[in-house]
Amino acid sequence: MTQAMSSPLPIVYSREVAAAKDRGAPLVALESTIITHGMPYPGNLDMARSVEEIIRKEGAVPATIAVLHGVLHIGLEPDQLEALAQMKDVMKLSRADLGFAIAERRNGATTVAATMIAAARAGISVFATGGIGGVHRRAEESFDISADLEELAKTAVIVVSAGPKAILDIPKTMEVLETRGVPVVTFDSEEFPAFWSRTSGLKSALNLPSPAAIANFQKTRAQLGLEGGMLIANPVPEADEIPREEMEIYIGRALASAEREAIAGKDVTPFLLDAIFTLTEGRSLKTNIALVENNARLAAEIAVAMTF
Ligand code: PSU
Ligand code: MN
Repeated sequence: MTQAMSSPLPIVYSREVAAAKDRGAPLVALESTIITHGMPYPGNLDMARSVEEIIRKEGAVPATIAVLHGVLHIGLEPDQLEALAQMKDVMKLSRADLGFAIAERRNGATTVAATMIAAARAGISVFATGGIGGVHRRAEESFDISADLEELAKTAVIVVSAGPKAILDIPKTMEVLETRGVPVVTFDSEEFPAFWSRTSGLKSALNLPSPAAIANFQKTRAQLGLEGGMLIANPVPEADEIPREEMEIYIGRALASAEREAIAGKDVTPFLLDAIFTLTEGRSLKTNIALVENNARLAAEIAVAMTF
C-alpha cells in the first residue's frame, strides 16, 4: 500500500483556531491571495484585520490560510498576518501548486481553490472571499478557466462571494458551474450580482433569504451523498456599489492594456484588479473591501447556523 508510506501533512493552527476546534466553535476560512495579490499594502492588511474582527463579532472564529516557509497554516497569528501583507515573492497557490510550495518550503498565498482544499482538511466548511475566479472573457481562445470552478465541484465548502469578478465572462462562468453541478445561490436578491455591482444582467436561479436556509441546503446536499461545495453570491451593499455600466468602461480599458502587454496565466487576475484600481482612482478597492466585509458577516452567520 503506497498510502502507508506517506506520513500525514503537518498543519499549524493559530492559537485561536486550535482553541475553537477544541470547543467545536464555528469557523470561517479566509483566503490569502486577496491579501498578497489582490490589494496593495497597507489597505490589504487593514482589510484582513477588519474581516477577521467582523467574523469574531458574529460569534465565529476566523482562519486565514497561507503557506509560510512550506508549512500550511490554518489561522495566522497577528505578526504572521502583518508579515504576509508586506511579503514579496509570494507564490499564488491553486490546486496545481499548493503541494509544490509545501514541498519546496516556499511562501504562498492560497486562492479560492487552494483555500477550499486546506479548509476541508481542517474540517472547516464555510469560507468568505471577495470574488471567485471563473471563465475569462475570450476563453474560447485563451482556455483561461479558473481552477476555482473545479474545486467547487469537488470540495464540500460553502464559498461566500459577491459573485464572480466582473472582469470575467459571467454567463460562461455560470454555465460551467451548472455543468459541474455546483449550486449558485444568491442571498436575498433576484438579481445575480457582479462583484463591484449589485446586478449582472442575469437573474439568479436559486435564491435563499437567510443563513439558516443556506446551511440547511448544504446539509441536504450532503444527505443526498452529493460531493462538492456551493457558491453564495452576496450582493455588495448599495452604498458601496459601482454601477455596472460604469464598471464596464474600466473593465474594457483594463482588458485592452492586458492584451497590449500580453499578460497571461496567473498574472491576468492580479493585473486586471490593479489596472482597475488605478482607473477608478482607488474607488474599486474601497468597494472590494466593503464587499469582502459584507461576505465575512454572512459567512460567519452561515457557520453559526451550520452548528444547529
Ligand atoms: N477576489 C478578490 N481578489 C482576488 C481574488 C479573488 O477580490 O485577488 C483571487 C482569488 O484568490 C481567486 C483568484 O481564487 O483571484 C482567481 O485567480 P485565477 O483567475 O488566476 O484562478
Ligand atoms: Mn487563470
